[in-house]
Amino acid sequence: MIENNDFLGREVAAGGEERVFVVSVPLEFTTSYMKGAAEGPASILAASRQIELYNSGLDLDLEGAGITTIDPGVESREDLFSFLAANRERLASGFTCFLGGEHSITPWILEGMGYGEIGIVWLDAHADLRSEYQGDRESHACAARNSLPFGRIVEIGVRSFSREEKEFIGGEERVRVFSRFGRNALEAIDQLPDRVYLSLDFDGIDPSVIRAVGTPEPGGLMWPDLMDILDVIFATKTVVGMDAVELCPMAHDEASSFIAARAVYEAISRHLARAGKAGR
Ligand SMILES: [Mn+2]
Repeated sequence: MIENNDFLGREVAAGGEERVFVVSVPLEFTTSYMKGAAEGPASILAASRQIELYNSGLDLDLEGAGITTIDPGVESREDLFSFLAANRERLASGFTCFLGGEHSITPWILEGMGYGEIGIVWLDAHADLRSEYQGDRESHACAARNSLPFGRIVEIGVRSFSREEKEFIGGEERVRVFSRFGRNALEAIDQLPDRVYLSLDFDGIDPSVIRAVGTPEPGGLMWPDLMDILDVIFATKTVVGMDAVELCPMAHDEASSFIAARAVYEAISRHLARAGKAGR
């Protein structure tokens, strides 16, 4: 097997045609419980090479689909801004998935990419709406709060938040928070602008599906819920980009990395299916 650092392996490149970018952003400063989110991108990339390139659920072949994997070597927020400033047009020419790293990177990506008017679909166990956490306004626990300047947010899978966050949610029309994916969440997504950004915190998914996260919470989204959410947003909205964050790879838990990679693959597949550009 060829060892490389490419999402899904080299067979998904398409000789210069760049339709999808997978960008590693292994930044970790503030993760509160178990550390290791910085290892997320490498683990997802490695696991992704075990995924079947034919997406049987969508009848879609990703061989030659034009997926480019980039490791820009960012070691700080400033590095990320520099990278985005220099590569924004290239990344915006396709569909870009940023692999975290901790959730703090989301508002930085939104600022650096400058997507314009968007709504944000935020899958997470936690509301991430604190104004500060442990004295840090850039904490992962503040990531959604810091993303609000860039667009209204619909959060799904949320089952843990502080009293301060509950009060904030009650007085803030720009954010809607749901523990489960049902009719109300569906309506809230429908009310977002056409262009949406997806932020996937792997702890939004139930720990019985993905266990290797820094702060696991019971009662999360199941795999079919995630597929339904992806189906809805890619079918009814224009998804401008996404991130997938907070995987903390653990020894003896290959499954979490594989399933995280599969989640990213399913999102990218839906983009390609909608764009009608996969396969040959
Ligand atoms: Mn989060």
